[in-house]
Amino acid sequence: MQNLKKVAAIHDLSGVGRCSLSVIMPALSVMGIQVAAVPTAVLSSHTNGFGEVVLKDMTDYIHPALSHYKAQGVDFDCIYSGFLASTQQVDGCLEFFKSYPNALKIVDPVMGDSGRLYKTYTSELCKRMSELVSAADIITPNLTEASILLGVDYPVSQLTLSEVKSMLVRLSGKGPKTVVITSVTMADGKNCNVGYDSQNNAFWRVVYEKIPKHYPGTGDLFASVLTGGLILGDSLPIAMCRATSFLEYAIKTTFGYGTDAREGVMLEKCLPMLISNQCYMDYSAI
Ligand code: PXL
Repeated sequence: MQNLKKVAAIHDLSGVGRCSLSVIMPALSVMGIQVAAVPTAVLSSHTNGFGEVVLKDMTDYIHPALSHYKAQGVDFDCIYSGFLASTQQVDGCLEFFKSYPNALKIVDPVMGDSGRLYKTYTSELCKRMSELVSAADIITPNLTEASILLGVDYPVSQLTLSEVKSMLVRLSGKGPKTVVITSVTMADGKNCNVGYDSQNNAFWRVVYEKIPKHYPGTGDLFASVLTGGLILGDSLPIAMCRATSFLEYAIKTTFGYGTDAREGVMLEKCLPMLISNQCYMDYSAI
């Protein structure tokens, strides 16, 4: 019997707008990875552009779902968390981590973007997110979230190489061995995703072309493709290339069609690229 790798994805399910589980599940599935969704909330849409959303908090669901899996002997290769709807859900994620000590623990500390917190995030929830980050093997904040975790202002100017490395190292100092920060503009004007593998003291960056439009859910997709790559045996720079190239392709495809940005990227058109396992980007050691 050949078992596929299995991930418990602790994220919200948003109806309209292609983010969180709506994109995480198809992306990991086409990469050949089984996903068990553990919804933190069910929303009519993401919280970024469709007015007053309907939100059903699923805090009461997480612990009983975990108990069920443990009772049934269900195993996971990876626990991957994202958008949380309450501070108690941090405890739910930590319980998952404790229950599956051999699983890869990936935390996408979803809290905000473009220098702003998402509407439902309180400072208490951000504090607890920092605690969750400490228990992770790998974290994937964007620059906004990295700044929140470090307690510094969102940078108004481009970052030098030493500033970027310092952020990566300080985040890793909180616990995670591997840190990837997305959406960084560096002093040479390049837009990039940067990574740090503390075990090998290696720093990487992957440069992409920036498109002047913001699509929700791109951070979720990036973290999912990175997660999928790492689970299937990619090294950190190769997983970063795979995720960055897929996102650049998805964003450019969507921009070319001129669709409403609130709807997210046209994932349905782009999934074949993930199936074909293509990864055309270049990385550099920094
Ligand atoms: O893509 C991050 C995200 C996830 N979940 C919900 C969101 C957002 C970003 O806006 O609103 C509900």
